[in-house]
Amino acid sequence: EPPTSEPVTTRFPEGFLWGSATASYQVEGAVTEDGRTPSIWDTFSHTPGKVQDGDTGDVADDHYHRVREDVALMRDLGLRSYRFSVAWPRITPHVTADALGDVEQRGLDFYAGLVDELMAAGIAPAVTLYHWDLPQALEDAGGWTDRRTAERFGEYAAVVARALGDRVRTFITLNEPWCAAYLGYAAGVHAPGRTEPASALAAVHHLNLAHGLAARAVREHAPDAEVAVTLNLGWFRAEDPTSDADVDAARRVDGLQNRVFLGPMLHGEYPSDVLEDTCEVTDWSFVRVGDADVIRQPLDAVGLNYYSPTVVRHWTGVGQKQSADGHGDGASPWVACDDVEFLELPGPRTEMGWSIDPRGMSELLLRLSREAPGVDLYVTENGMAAPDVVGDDGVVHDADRTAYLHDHLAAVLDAVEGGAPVKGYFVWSLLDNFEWAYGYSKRFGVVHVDYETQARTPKDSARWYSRVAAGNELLPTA
Ligand code: GBH
Repeated sequence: EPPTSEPVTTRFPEGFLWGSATASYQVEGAVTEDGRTPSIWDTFSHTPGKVQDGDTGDVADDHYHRVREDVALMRDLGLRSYRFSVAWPRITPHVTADALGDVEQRGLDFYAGLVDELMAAGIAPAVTLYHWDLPQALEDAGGWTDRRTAERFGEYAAVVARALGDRVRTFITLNEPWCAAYLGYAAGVHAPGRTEPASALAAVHHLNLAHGLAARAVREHAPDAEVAVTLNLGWFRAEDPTSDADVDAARRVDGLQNRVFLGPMLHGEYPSDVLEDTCEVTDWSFVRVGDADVIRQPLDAVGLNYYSPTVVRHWTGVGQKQSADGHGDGASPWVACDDVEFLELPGPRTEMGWSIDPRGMSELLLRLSREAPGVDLYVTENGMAAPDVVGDDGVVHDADRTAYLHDHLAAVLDAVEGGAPVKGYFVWSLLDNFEWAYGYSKRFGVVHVDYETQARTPKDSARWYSRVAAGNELLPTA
């Protein structure tokens, strides 16, 4: 069936939270200010050859100095929530593997000021505690391969929850642990740039543990806030659903990306097929008795980040392997998946080369609603990279992005129709920003940023999104 563009209803549930999202390293800049120490992304981006055009987050959107302006922008667009992340190296800049170290009040003050600014504008803060900017000192001691990183993360989470918990509606422990573990430790395309499959699986476990410890800390120190986690779940389909080998390939990648997190977080155990699939890479001896109970914490909400679909098939080992994940030649994020092939799909794509198919969004929301009954759902990220098409009026006319948002919001409505308790949607991103390994070459913002002047200009998509939010109703794109 074709992508859904005509849902049964165009109205969103009462109280639906319309938001936008960013992440600290992608927007803040000010990397040496107010006591902040380097994160793994400072190190990585300053290593030649790691980020396109040698771009770094040194200045980024200068959000650190432009918070008032940016909150005013959100208010003018009528957005009701802002999902941002806290940079760990601003809060405990001298953390070591064995001790959290002193709390940097200036770092906390920055985020407290942002929260106050948001509250005054009627915008609910949703705080991500980890969006990939690990303090470099922790990486030097092993990073996410070392369980002490998870222990320190739990302590850091308690500090932030105590400081902001009276005003923050939602705390999100981790953003996309899949990326942090596999892109950072197996594919090496994200910081810290390691290409060690066994380390990636150790990172998976310690990120799960970090989630559990942080969820517990937030519950204790911010009892009125929602506790959530954000996962980039994949919608995986077998090229030939009648082929056992293709179906098995889809099961394998579903295990590595989805169930290796959902299993322990929601059900208290790792899926046995994932442990078996990866047994040649690691014996999972980093998992200790009691970890499962720590990881499975009651959650108020799960956030889904969704961008694109994936189709796989069994690779026979003959001919050139296709790769839709861009990692065909170098190290792969897909640990123990040498015989899985990621297909280039026909049809529309974004500037990232990612295929567009909103059905994955509704499928994954419905899956979450079945797997986590009683847990609220958010779309914590969704959006597209598109080249600037600047009109004579100086405004970016991003009709492709508006269409993408429209079709994915229609998919949210489908999921709601099917019973998924989706409570809000955060467009990625509020602003054009530092797109990780792609630097500033890819623009995801609904608001254009001129990196010379730091001028912000809402694109057509922002205007459209603003009207949708105001009416709580999906509108035609024209
Ligand atoms: C998110 O990552 C991040 O949370 C955010 O910081 C980032 O800016 C944003 O998305 C845009 O990238 O490689 O063709 O198989 C998303 C990372 C994107 C990784 C989709 C896996 C699969 C498509 N994911 N990708 S493909």
